[in-house]
Amino acid sequence: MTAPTPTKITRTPSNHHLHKSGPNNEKIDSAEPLDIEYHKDVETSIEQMHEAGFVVFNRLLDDEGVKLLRERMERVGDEDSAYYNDWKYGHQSGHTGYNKQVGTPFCLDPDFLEYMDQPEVIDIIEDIHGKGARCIGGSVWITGPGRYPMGLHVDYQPFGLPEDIAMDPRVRVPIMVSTLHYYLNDVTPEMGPTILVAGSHRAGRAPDGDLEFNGQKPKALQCQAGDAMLFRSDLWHGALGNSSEERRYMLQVHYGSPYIKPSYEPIRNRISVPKPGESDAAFEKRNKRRHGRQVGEAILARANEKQRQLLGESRDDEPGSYVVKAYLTEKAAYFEQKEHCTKNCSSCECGDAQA
Ligand SMILES: O=C(O)CCC(=O)C(=O)O
Repeated sequence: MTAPTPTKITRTPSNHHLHKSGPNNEKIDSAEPLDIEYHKDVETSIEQMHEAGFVVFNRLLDDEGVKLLRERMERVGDEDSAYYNDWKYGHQSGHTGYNKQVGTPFCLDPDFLEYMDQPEVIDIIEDIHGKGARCIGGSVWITGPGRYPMGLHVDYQPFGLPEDIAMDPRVRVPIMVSTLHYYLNDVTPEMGPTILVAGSHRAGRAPDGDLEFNGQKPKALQCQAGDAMLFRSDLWHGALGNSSEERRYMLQVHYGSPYIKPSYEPIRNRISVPKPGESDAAFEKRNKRRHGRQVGEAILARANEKQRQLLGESRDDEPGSYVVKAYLTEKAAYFEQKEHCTKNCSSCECGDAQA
């Protein structure tokens, strides 16, 4: 029997999943435009997410919607001057320019709620991630002139597979994480379009300096303001540099299956208790950090049922929610006890209060 050909499988040292693989240093300066087949119906698009790895939506937002979202994106975060910095993905020292990326607006600002559950798009998301799909994060992202190209990478590779297995049509790796990009300019080649390699999720690994997969080179998504693209996290993608005079406006929404941890505290985790053995000071510090990323009251007041669900509100009949009841009961009991103890009444049965 001949030994199998070794296949490079990119994994984390724990041999488990891989977060954001790069981007690698292989700079891609230009790409042919992608032939866009716009979303027609939910069923076809679900199939396309499994086969090509992405779907493009024509004019998800109209002109007025584009203008409004751009204004909202300009409003969030700090003063404009705070965003002239070293390019995070530049791999070039001393290369500065405008790069505003502000994370998780969905749990912080109710004006962004409507971008999570767009009709039809949400049906595709709920199918590919399963019942109980979540919005796991996102960002407002404005990239100015001079943006350095972003090399090919994956956002999340759940596990590696040998290429011949990943390519086998009988194998369909579940889509655990996806991203929706809203484009708010007419994206020209000079403005730094997103690039992607169609079908590259079938590589079974992240790119490692590769400039193409299976004979397919990356293509550039040159689209209209208001268009959007949904793509799976294991699709090889990146962006060209911005050599134009304009800022490119893009909103990212990340989604995941119910067992994927969001980058903010979901609704069901709004009460926090110390970890076993955690000091008061450590608990306070940890809580301060997490509160900055917690679903606020203003959001709870305005979110519709679907949006609340996407932000982590659980239903008893929903997969992924089985831990929640016990968790909440435990937290509620902790706070009841704590309040009781601070009264320090003589009838208190807890050891602390009697001491
Ligand atoms: O800026 C883009 O178009 C691509 C962004 C991207 O690749 C990412 O956020 O992972």
